[in-house]
Amino acid sequence: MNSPIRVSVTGAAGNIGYALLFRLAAGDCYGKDQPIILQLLEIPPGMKALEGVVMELMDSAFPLLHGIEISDDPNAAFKGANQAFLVGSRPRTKDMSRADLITANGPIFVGQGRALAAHAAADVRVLVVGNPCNTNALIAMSAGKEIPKDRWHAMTRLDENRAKAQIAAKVGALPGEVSNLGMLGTPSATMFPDLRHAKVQGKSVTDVCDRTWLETDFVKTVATRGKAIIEARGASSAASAASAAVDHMSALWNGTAAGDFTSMGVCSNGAYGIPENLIFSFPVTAKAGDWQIVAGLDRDDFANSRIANTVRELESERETVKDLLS
Ligand code: NAX
Repeated sequence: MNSPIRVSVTGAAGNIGYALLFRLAAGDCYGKDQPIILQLLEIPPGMKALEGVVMELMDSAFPLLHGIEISDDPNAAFKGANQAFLVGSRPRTKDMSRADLITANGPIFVGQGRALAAHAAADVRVLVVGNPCNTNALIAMSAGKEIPKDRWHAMTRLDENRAKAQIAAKVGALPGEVSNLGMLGTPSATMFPDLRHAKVQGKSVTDVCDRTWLETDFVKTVATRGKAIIEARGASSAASAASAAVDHMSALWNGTAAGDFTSMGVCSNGAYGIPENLIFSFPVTAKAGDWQIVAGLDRDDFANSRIANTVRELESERETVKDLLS
């Protein structure tokens, strides 16, 4: 058995937090030989509910859960953190535009970026889930400059998983048989699923799936899946979002499978012409906490024009929060 790692989760009493904590404690992310200590952050109104979640975590008697600490102070919740899931943020309400949401949530990520830089462990890896996750990750990265840029991530894996599930269902394969599917950009209507390199049961997705379906129903279903879940469940995606967060950090920790890649929102180094210092979802391979953008994937004009859309959206969000960037 390894020594425990410290895993911080913000928004721990929220919907995603409630699903995520039990997966982490069960060993689904870091493996069955890796104990963890959970360090949970909430805002003061969420602390009472968080105490209830802690009782349930205790009552699950997880052998790998070696400790639980709770706080409403980011400086305490990130102390010694090796892994951090930044889930907590204000959800978008009906009357809010995306710009309003960014303005409301941005300051949270300034404070949390600073607290991570001041208190986290030297090997910390950070995944931002709270939306708009790419721009929130950019804000946190900017505030937490002492942490290397390659440690900051935004979650786009839920969109990748949704796309894989649709393709698998369409051709009668298992989701695990869909590989090499990169979601490009940011999780919003502009996100672009790059199917030119995707495979199902080892064959090219674009050969196996009907092109009209891929360009119409598939794209629409993936793009509107969050809304469909809210309509059906009366609440936004939570367990699937938690599962995607586990998949992202597990891929980073355990590595991606040989020959495959996954989607991670990471800081652009200019690859594929994406402006530097945007947090952008690229196809990446990962190993032992480090990642690399997959090089040499060819793009056609259609892909380039879709990628330009998502870059424009991220640049506009960066402009909106420019006063929060240092
Ligand atoms: P909830 O509203 O259920 O939970 C959010 C929790 O965060 C609440 O308990 C709240 O008290 C807490 N919180 C708010 N401000 C905080 C702060 N400054 N520090 C610590 N905790 C704070 O939302 P939930 O459904 O859990 O969703 C959380 C976030 O994930 C939202 O921003 C949501 O938009 C985002 N999502 C991101 C996805 C992605 O693919 N990147 C998909 C799922 C989800 O929509």
